[in-house]
Amino acid sequence: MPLIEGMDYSSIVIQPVIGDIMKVSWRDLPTVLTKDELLDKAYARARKAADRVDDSDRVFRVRKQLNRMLQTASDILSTYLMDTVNQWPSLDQSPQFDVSMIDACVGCDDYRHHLSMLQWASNQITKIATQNSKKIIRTARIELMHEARREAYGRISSLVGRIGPSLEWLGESREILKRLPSIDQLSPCIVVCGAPNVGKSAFISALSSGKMEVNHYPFTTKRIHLGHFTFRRLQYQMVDTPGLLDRPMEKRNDIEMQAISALENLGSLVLFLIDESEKCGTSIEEQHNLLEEILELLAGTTVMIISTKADLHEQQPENWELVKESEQDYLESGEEQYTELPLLIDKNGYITISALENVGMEALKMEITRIVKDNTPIDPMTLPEGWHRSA
Ligand SMILES: Nc1nc2c(ncn2[C@@H]2O[C@H](COP(=O)(O)OP(=O)(O)OP(=O)(O)O)[C@@H](O)[C@H]2O)c(=O)[nH]1
Ligand SMILES: [Mg+2]
Repeated sequence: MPLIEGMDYSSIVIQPVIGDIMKVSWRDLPTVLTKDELLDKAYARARKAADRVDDSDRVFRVRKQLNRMLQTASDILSTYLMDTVNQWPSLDQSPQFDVSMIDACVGCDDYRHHLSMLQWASNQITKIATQNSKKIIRTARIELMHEARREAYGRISSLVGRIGPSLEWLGESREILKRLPSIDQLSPCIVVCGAPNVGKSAFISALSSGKMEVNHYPFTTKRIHLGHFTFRRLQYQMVDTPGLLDRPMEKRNDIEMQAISALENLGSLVLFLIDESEKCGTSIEEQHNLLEEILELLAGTTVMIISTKADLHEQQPENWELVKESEQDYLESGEEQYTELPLLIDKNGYITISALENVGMEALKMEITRIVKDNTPIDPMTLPEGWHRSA
């Protein structure tokens, strides 16, 4: 297998994929209301609900109205708070990648704390409403009914005031988290890394069948690309790592290290792209140093080295024409006909590709799927959904 020479593959660790892990779509999390917005919404609805109540007996009418008011306000508030808690991915059930990303971007402890504040407030609000509702029911004096309603509103408002900072924190965190790539834990994921400008994004774009998703890691201004391709009905994802796995270790901060460890938990395979033409602006030597560091960093994952921009190489790869023709035939006759394509190999023995001229790409795609398949657990119980293994 054309992987890295001298690497000990017996130590490769493949993360089992658990069947019921859900895909978290950060982008679908609804906006989080501020404390004032939330109270305004609840009290306005409560007022309307109270207006709809009618009874010819004044005492009955006021009692019903105030009770309806209190119940409506409490329902709206506690439902909203619990819905928020439930909509936000639970850390215990989230895939490791998401947990590491949450930790890197906003902090898991804060995440837990603020969500539990909402849960607590929701319970308290229900309690206050029940207590004061009883007071309203038990008295026949209208002024005491009003007092019980006012007291409940006062306590509820101050509770919501107390969770104001949590609501704000969640609102801000949502803005941060929604910029993260939404990675489907059930499909294999190929992590693409290498020095800046080596052609990571061009590679993903050329291999992707659909539109690429463009996102950011919150700590870098660089755009990350998430692409997909389908091979024999199975979907593969590719994610690039700008600003993350592209410079020497000592320049990385804690947040970046955590994001890297998240990548480690994510990748079925890591592709390290090298630009031998050095057009990227990083010397071959420096690119090799980076590779050494990445091998150390991602010691448990299979790393495959790919030389990019084959069209710029001084010496055209010997089998350029053969690969080009084979790939054309393959694309015309349909993938089912082929089980193998020749990989484009450069003068230094690296697998190479040209994203620009689209040569070597189909062959590499096939090779990637083969390696990912080899790395997948054999136990059918641990196979991700969509994976089938013939007996
Ligand atoms: N000739 C040629 N140029 C390429 C090829 N692939 C990428 N490039 C060029 O190389 C430059 C960098 O490509 P990108 O895909 O943006 O590189 P990157 O690694 O994503 O860069 P960063 O995200 O900034 O780290 C662009 O000008 C591309 O057009 C290729 O196969 N052949
Ligand atoms: Mg890029």
